[in-house]
Order: sequence, then C-alpha cells, then structure tokens
Amino acid sequence: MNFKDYLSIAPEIEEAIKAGKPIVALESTILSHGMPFPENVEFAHQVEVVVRNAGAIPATTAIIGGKLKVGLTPEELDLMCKAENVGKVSRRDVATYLATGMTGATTVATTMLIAAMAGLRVFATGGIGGVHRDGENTMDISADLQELAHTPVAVVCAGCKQILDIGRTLEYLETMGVPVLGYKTDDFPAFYCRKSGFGVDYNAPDAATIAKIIKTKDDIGFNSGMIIGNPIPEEYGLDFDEMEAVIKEALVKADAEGVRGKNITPFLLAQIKQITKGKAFASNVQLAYNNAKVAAEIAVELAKLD
Ligand code: PSU
Ligand code: MN
Repeated sequence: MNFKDYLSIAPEIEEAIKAGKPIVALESTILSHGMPFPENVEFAHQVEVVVRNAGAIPATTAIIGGKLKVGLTPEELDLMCKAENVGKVSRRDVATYLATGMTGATTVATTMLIAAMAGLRVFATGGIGGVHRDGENTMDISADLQELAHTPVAVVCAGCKQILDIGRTLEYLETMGVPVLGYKTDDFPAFYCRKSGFGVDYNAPDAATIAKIIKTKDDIGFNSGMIIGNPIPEEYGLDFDEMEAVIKEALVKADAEGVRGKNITPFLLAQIKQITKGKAFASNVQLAYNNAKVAAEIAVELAKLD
C-alpha cells in the first residue's frame, strides 16, 4: 500500500489539482474541538463560501472511514461539527485512526500533512498551536510546530492565542527554520489582538509577494512550511490586557481541574468563550473568515506563478 491508497479527494478538488487551480486547505479540529455546536455549522459552511468568493476552492480535511479526506460533503461537515465520537487527531494518531476506522478531526499538523500528500500548498486556520505557558517544565509543545518545520504548506493564521507562550513559540519556529511573515504587519498577531508585541521576520505588502516567497522557498528545495500572520480585522480586535485577565482565569481553572495534554487547548477555548459571554467567539469566527480570504488570494497568486 502507498499513502495514495488512503487519500480520498473530492472530485471537484481532484479536477482542480489537475488543472492547477487555486485551492485552500481548511482544518476540522477548529470545528469539532475549537467551536461549540451548533454555532460551528454556520461557520463550517460560510468559511468555504469566503474561500470561493475570493476565487479559490475550499478543501476541508478530516479522517473518516479509514480515509484521509480532502474536501468534505455538507453531511461530512455536519458530522465534524456535531463531533460525537470525533477525536482530535495529530500526527501521532493518524495511523491508528486510519487502521481502526475511527473518525478524526484534523489539527493544523494533520491538515498540513494531508494537504502536502494531496499537493496543496496553502492552508487557512484560526490560530496555530505552540509552546504552552510553563512549557519549559511541562514540555507541552504542539506538534503543529514540528509539522511546520518539515511539511511544505503555508499556513495563514491570526498568529496564536495568548494561552500560549508566544515568545517561546516564535523562538522554536526560528530554531526549526520556519519563515514567519506578517500580512501587512510588523507585529506577530495574538489571535484576538492585532499585536503580540513580538515581531515577524518580514512584513509582506500583498498576496503576490507572499506567493513569490512560497514559490522561491519551494524552488530552492526548502521543505519547511511557512506562517503568514494575518491580524484580526480592526473592528473585531479585543484588548490585550483584558484578554490576559480572561486567560489567567481560564488557566487557573484548567490547573484546578487537572486538565493536561491534548485536552488543554479545547478546554481553554471553551472557558474563554464562557468567560467573555460569546464576545471572543464572535471575534474568533471573524478572524478565521479573514484568514480564509487572504489564503485564497495567496493561492490565486501562487497558481499564476506555476
Ligand atoms: N488554537 C485555536 N483554535 C483551535 C486550535 C488551536 O485558537 O481550534 C486547534 C488547532 O487545530 C491546532 C490545535 O492545531 O488546536 C493545537 O492543539 P495542541 O496544542 O494540542 O497541539
Ligand atoms: Mn499539547
């Protein structure tokens, strides 16, 4: 068996790959474990519309029925949103889920690896995983960072949440040789907040320049991924200090309840939504749409270069 035997690519996407059309990969953990049901249903469908309106084809990934799915039907999207018996699948879980037929939502790491298998090069999400606070003691470092080091897919995101140690996350990415670009910003975004206080490697003025950097990286045989930090639209941005207080409260609760490992990220996301009474959730949705739009623009420019 070859990895291609495990890939199940939707017909529209298969055709688009052959024709060299722009495609944007999307993850499903953001649906199953990052957003509550049923609010995630509208998001799952709308984010695909945003990609299409910007001229690209959306390809949401998941592991269903022993296959690595690239492009989900509306029914499969709903399955991921309901998230009943849907696991959170990072690289280490992929073979187990495929072999046993369990249903899995793809993280940033898994979406990147599936996208690369299918030949897709641009992926939009909300925020990436990273080095957790106190990570120097817990060793809790998201597998997303390793994947970014080794898998040639560009990830458009609003940086990462303040639940993480943003400084150490960026240091790790530097060590691993992952380019961190800003889309029209000098500052690496902090998810709900437009600025983290940490710089990016390069402030890219437009999608065409980013596409050129992706192509050049691939041309010179660098197989790493890339991060494009895209700040949340001004009108939805939240205050950094206000969010810091919310996150501290959520972290105290996680500690008290002994939440660790792969459960910590979904736990903190749910806590933040609750503490902010949905305000943070509304921002989360909007920044993800914005990332989908910019990713589609980059994919369109990249398709012109190939
Ligand atoms: N950060 C968010 N929302 C999310 C995630 C991260 O703001 O939904 C999800 C992504 O799928 C990411 C994963 O890849 O959590 C990281 O989990 P961990 O820290 O366990 O690697
Ligand atoms: Mn972790």
